[in-house]
Amino acid sequence: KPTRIGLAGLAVMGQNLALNIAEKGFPISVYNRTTSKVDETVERAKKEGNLPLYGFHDPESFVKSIQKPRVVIMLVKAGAPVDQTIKTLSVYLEKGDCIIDGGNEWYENTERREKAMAELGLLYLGMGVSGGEEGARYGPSMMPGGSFEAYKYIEDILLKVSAQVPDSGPCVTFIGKGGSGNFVKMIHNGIECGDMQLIAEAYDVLKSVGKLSNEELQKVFSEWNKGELLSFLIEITADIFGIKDDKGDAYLVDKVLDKTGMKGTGKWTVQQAAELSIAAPTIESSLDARFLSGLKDERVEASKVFKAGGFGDILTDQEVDKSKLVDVRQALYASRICSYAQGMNLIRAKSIEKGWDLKLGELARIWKGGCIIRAVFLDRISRLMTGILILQTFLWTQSFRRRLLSDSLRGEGWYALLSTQVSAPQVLSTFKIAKQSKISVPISRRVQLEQNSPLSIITSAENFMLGGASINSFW
Ligand code: 2AM
Repeated sequence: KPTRIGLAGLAVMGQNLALNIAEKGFPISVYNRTTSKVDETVERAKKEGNLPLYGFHDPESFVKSIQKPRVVIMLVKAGAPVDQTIKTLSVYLEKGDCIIDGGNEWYENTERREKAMAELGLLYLGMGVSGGEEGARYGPSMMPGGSFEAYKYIEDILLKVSAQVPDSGPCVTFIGKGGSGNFVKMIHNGIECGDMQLIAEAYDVLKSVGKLSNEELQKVFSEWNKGELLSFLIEITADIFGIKDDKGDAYLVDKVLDKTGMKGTGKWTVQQAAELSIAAPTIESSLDARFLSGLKDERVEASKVFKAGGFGDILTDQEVDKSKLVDVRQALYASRICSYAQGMNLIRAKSIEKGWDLKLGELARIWKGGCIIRAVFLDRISRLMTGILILQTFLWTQSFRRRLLSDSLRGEGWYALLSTQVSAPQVLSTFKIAKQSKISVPISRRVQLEQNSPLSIITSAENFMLGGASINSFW
């Protein structure tokens, strides 16, 4: 009996999504270039409840095992591997069949492939999938774009497989034509970069200026996670503070190397911001922070000069009033809304340019569950997503940050300006002014010049919680 759908590309994401689909009652065929992963997936399907999942070692029998019109989800590396996989599969596909790319692909590649496929009478979708390995297995947020006809073939599967949020429904919707699904996922990842940077900076203010211990940090973040900041990233941040290293006597966070890289979607987001002339300062500076984090040796050297100049002492010798920490919470909230608004602005601009007619409120809705940037305040964003209101949110948060900055320069509040477009020279001159006028300026940007930058912590926390990395890889 033919299966309902096929999935090619059985790295962990692919395996998990296939198991998720099978578990929801849709018989699925699976295939992978390296056949041992096919057997591995079949084994898992048996162990995880005798799920209706069938493995194939060659592409022909794989494709032919699927009911017509056939739908195959591909989860292979973006770029050339996608083209190669399409080539392998399309030999056996027939008119009306469909391929879905579930990877983080550049949207223009999807549009190119959609056209090429159409010439063969085949349909194509580029579908962003967010939620990491965990999400793929138990319910991701899904962003399919391209052929609406193809979407309709599998809508019933996607509605069941995606994350389910009470009151707002399954975290999937047809995004729009062409490469819009990939584009929206790319922006989602850009927002994620900004969000991680903001959380890392809030952490740094609390740790370096507030001098909170890991136990206190865990309490603060857990507390924050009960209110307006409730979100996946805050939750895993709170969790990471409680995790000990493998010897059990030191905290893992304090051993994380403060150096991180990137996979590409953050960079693409910033490139698109420049192309579209849309301000995205938080997302842009989160990328800058990653560039700087990579310069570990230079930062260590620079920190010596920095300390010799007397700047380091301003920061570390400071008496702090822990009751003022509430400002950091507010700054983080304001900055996060700002960052999400930047992403929405980018999507809106692109939608106009390409005539995609994207529904921003719907996007905020499908990001409420399953995905990495899920956050309770997306409800508010979802309601705000009409035209000029986005810009208002953006301006409001910018002025909110300015107020925090001016308060702190007057010595009345905390410098809790998170991830703005302030460059390193500006930071240094702020220090100089502050020093001359004997104003204390705790400044989160400091970390980028010194050692112990917390930039990588959130990324690592994320990897860790999602089971994507072993403890050893942190050292
Ligand atoms: P593999 O197991 O045979 O390497 C993530 O790397 C997934 O992409 C894996 O399933 C991997 O298959 C697949 N992949 C990477 N490059 C590929 C290619 N050129 N052709 C087919 N699959 C590829």
